[in-house]
Amino acid sequence: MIQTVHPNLREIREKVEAQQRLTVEDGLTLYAAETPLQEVGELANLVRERWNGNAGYYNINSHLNPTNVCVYRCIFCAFRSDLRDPKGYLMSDEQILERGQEAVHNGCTEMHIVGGLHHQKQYDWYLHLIGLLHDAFPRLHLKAWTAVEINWFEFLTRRSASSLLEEMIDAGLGSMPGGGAEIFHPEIRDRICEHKADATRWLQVHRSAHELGLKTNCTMLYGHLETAYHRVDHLLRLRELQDETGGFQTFIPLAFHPENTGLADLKKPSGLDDLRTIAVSRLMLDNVPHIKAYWIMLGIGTAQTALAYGADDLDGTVRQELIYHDAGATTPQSLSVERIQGLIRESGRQPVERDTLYREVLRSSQDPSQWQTGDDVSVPSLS
Ligand code: V47
Repeated sequence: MIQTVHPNLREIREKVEAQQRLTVEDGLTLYAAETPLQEVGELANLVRERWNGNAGYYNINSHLNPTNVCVYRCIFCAFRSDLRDPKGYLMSDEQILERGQEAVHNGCTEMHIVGGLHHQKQYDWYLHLIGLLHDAFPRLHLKAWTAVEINWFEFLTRRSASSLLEEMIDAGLGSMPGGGAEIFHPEIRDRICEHKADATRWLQVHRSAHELGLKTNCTMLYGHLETAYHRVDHLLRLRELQDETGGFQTFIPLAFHPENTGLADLKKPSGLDDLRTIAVSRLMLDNVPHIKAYWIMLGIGTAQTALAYGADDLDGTVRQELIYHDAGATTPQSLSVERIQGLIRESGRQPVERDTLYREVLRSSQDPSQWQTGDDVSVPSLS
C-alpha cells in the first residue's frame, strides 16, 4: 500500500483503481521525471496482478533469422546487410532444417522467425520456408514475419495482406511477432525508417491477421530520437486497434541499442527509463493481457526487476538471437530453463512455462524434451 500519494498521481491512481482509461495527458504525467518511478511501478504492479496474478511467464524458444540482407536501411539496425557485403548471408533449406531439428531437440515449443527483405528473394521463398519447417516439425509453433515483411510481400505480389496471411496460415504459420512497429509518429518514423510500412500499414496488417484469428504481438522501439509524447502516442494507437480486434497478446518495449548503428552517438536508455517504460506501458495498454520484459535487450537484472514494475513475462530461453547482439547487447545468447526459473522465483513470482499462445506447458519429468499443453489431446498425458 502506498502511504502518501504524489500529487501528480492522485487522479491517476483513482482512475487505475476504478479501472478507468488513462489519457495522453496521464501518459505524459507518468513519464514526467518528477513523478516518482517507485509509485508509477506500484500502480503498474496493481494492474499486472489484476491481469496475471503472481505468474512469471517464460517460454522455451529459438530464433531464426534466415537472411540479414535487406532492401531497407533503417538507421537503428545493426543487423542488416547490403546484398554484396561480405557480412550478408542467406540460409539454405538444409541449414534451416538443421536449426528446426536443434530447436525440437532442445524442447523448444516456438520458433521466432524474422529477417531481412532480400533483394533477390520472392514471396514464394518466405512461404516455402514456413511449409518446410512446419512439415518437418509440426509441433513447433512458428511465430513468423513482422508486419513490415508482410507489407513487403504485398508489394512483391500485388496481393492483399489477408490473402497472403491465409496462405501462410495454411502452410503452418502460427502467429506473428510484434517487430517493425518502431515509433509510429511520422515525425520520428520518417527519420529512422523512412521507406518501410508506415503506422497505418503496420496496423492494417495486424488488423488483417486478427480478423483471420491469428494472434500477434506488438512492440515499441524507444530511447533514440523520440520524446515521451511520441511514446504515448504510439501506445494509444496500439490500444485503439486492440479495442477493435482484441488480437494482441503481448506488448514488448524494445530498448534501443546504439552500437554499430547509424545512431551510434546516442546512449542506451537507462535502467530507470526501461522500468518506467514497462510501467507506463502496463498502465496505458489496459486492454493487452501481457507485458514482456525481453531480457536479451533489458539485461537480466532489469528484466527481473521489471516483474515488479508491470511485466509478467521474460520471453524465452532464446537461442541464436542476432538482432540485438549485432547492436552490442552483452547479454548471453541463451539462458537455461533453470536459470530463468530461478530469476523469476528470486523476484517473488511463480515461474510458469507457456507456449506462444500463453497456454501452460507441462513437461515430462523423465524427458523434459517431451511436453504438452493443457488442451493438447494429441499426445498421451505426461507424468
Ligand atoms: O523491429 C532493431 C528492434 C525489432 C535494434 O514479438 C532494435 O515476441 C534495439 O520485434 N536496438 C525486432 N532494437 C525484435 C522484435 C521482437 C523481439 C522479441 C520478441 C518479439 C515478439 C519481438 O528489434 C525490430 C526493431 O524494433 N531493433 N535494431 C537495435 N539496434
